[in-house]
Amino acid sequence: MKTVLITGAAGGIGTRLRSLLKGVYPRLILSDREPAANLGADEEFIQADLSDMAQVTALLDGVDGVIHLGGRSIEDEWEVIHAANIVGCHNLFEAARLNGTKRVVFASSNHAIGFYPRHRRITVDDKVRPDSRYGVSKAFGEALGSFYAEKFGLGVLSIRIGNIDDYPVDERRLSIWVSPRDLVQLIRIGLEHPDLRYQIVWGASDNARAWWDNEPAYRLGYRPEDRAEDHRDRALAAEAERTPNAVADYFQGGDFCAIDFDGPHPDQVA
Ligand code: 15L
Repeated sequence: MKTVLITGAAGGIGTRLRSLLKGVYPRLILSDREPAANLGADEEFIQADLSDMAQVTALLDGVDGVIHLGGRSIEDEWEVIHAANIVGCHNLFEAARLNGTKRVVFASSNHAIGFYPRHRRITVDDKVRPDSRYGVSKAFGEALGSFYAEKFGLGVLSIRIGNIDDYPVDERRLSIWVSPRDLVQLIRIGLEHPDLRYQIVWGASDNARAWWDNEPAYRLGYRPEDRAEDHRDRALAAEAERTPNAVADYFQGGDFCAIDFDGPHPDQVA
């Protein structure tokens, strides 16, 4: 990997990754629809709108690997999700194909499976159960990645990110937290592992309360350095301040499940 591009580089995850990936690859291009704050003199930034195919094709010129964080990162109206996460994601993969890009690391999300109850331990082979339009778009991105890998030979890693932060901020996050450096380790596997075609992994640290079996990540060499339980007291203290919500607290996707929820009582959901 000589030239690596980060889309969504001005967002929350992108801003963290920028500093952690500095110097890892000979050329790191940052891109976003919005200008990136606090750009260093040594950072290269190209502004581009992922929903515009011409801009995305130009952006990927000469790029070997992409860390695709761009798009809407929370629930929104369908029109917003469609432009950013459906059209934008398709443009990204298609531009990667046209430019001979070798690898795409796709930032998927736990919200692709958010409607599994918390008492279920799941693997990446369990079917998707999106909890939001946003989650549906992440399931779409995973499917698109699989298609481009199998049809065109792109190497693709979809990382179903739990929650990235300096520490887990509540009880739910004790199960799904990923530290920035553990996420970087997964991303580097996606860009550098010699045998990758298509794989989904969980973007989670070494969490004793995990709901997810991350065997595929371990098989690719992932060895998380951080453990959510080391921050348990702080997370549980924050949890005590939360207002309980029967729907959010039952499902893995938390608050995203409760938005507009009009289904059966969670206890009646298998
Ligand atoms: C996500 O996918 C979101 O981008 C982030 O804002 C958090 O809500 C996270 O999931 C989470 O589930 O905690």
